[in-house]
Amino acid sequence: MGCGSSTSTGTENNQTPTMDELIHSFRALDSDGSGSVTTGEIKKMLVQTKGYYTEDEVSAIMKDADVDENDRVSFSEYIRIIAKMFAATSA
Ligand SMILES: [Ca+2]
Repeated sequence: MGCGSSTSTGTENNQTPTMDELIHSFRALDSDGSGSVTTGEIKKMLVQTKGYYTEDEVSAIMKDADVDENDRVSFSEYIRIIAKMFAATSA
């Protein structure tokens, strides 16, 4: 009977993805390996995985994050999207 069983609490709300996970999910979307994905693909992914975002909300995020407005999302733009989404949910 030791005292080695410490239960860690407070991690249930830890939804922030790691950079590794972000890269992985981006690559999964970027099926042709071009280094960018279409806004449509990202939109679909966000609406599906997050569930609680409407397509309109996602569209607004995309519009803001697509800095060069080429309808494609590079990895750096993708990071902006994720950051915005987490900023929005923690507000
Ligand atoms: Ca872009």
